[in-house]
Amino acid sequence: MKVRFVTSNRSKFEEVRKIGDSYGIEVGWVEKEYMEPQGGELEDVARISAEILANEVETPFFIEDSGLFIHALKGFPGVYSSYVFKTIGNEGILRLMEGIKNRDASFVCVIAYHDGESIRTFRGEVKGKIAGEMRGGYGFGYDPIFEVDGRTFAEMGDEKNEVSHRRRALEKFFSWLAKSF
Ligand code: ITT
Repeated sequence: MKVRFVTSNRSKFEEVRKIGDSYGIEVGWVEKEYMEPQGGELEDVARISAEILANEVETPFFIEDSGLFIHALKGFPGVYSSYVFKTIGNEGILRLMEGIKNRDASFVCVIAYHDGESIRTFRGEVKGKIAGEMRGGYGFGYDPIFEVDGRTFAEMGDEKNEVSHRRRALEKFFSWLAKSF
């Protein structure tokens, strides 16, 4: 089975492709940047983005929207994760977290699948902590500062794909997809 994934982010695509392989699903890359509405919940952002994209991309396809939610910062950067990463980056987040004892955070991934008629969303979440410093050379984005069981995603390499928010959302999506064809 083959399904198209629209994203501008090659690292995301590579992760999704590898996870797809383990489900016998071939993921094709539509490399494209698209407008995301700001604010609301990740689900709303993914749903509205998919709705708009359906005017430009052949259906069926899916997109995914991820966000890092830091508890001590009341969920920041959340739906603003992309903008915050481009502006203050990991250094900026570490600075905001200086002196803060509660390092709890979650990474959330929402997939929106458009079949040409309707949109279905799938959510995956992993709980972790914001590290005290950047560690590890793999991955992308916030991977060097997000740790699960003492190791950052950037230290895990492919093992990230066993436990990540993306894995958990894809698990739901791919098993639903396999059943519906
Ligand atoms: P597309 O929207 O084109 O898919 P993007 O990189 O803009 O690509 P998001 O809006 O979903 O993707 O990502 C929000 C931010 O969170 C962005 O800065 C990513 O680098 C970062 N991010 C997403 N998933 C991540 C992960 O698994 N590990 C680390 N950072 C991640």
